[in-house]
Amino acid sequence: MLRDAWVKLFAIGLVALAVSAPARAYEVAKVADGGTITGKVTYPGVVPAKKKIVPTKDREVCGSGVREVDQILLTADKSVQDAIVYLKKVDKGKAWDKPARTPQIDNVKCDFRPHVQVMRVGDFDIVNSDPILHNTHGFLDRLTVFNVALPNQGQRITKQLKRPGLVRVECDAHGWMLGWVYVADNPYYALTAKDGTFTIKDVPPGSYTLVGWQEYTGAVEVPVTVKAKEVVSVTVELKKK
Ligand SMILES: [Cu+2]
Repeated sequence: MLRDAWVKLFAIGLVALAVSAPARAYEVAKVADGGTITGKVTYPGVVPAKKKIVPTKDREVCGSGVREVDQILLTADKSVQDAIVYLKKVDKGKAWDKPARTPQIDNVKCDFRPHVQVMRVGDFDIVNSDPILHNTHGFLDRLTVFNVALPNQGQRITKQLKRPGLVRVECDAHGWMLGWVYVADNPYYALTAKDGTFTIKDVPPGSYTLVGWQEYTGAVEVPVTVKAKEVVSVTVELKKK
């Protein structure tokens, strides 16, 4: 009887341990024989119509006419600029790059600059370059991760982004404003250049899932195998879901 009670208690303890165990944090380790993933993000699908933005307030700063914005930045050969690529579930590997300055998002003429960026967990500056109120509001799914009123020009407020994931940034004062911050959980990521290319270096040999994401198409996943000191070339083809 007593023994049964102990077994039960032990089982409960195990379950509690499993539930409370946090996701494994990324561990920096020397990568002596790393490989390189290089390639291009493309979108061969139908080019979407431009998004029409009509500022409805603060027109002296936000502009008074209709602004047409590309939903996906394409070159003539269907390569995609400003797509995010990253490796999923990497536990261990190279050190993080040290950014020259704290990552930031700036409110400029009622637009977010940059429109899309990648950073690691940590400090994030929210800046207002406009002489009007912006209310910068970041969401991870539906969860608010920051919500900052910036009434003054030149204002800068530092927040901490504590959780990895894709943060959608909106402005509660100007409904058309939209930006994206991908908070990476490992340093194996890139943002595609103007010609759609990217390079991810010092990848420990192994098999991975490479994710490509763009705001109009959403994400696609591509399996990739990296061999020691070799370069593997990948084309990430985005598809509109
Ligand atoms: Cu605003």
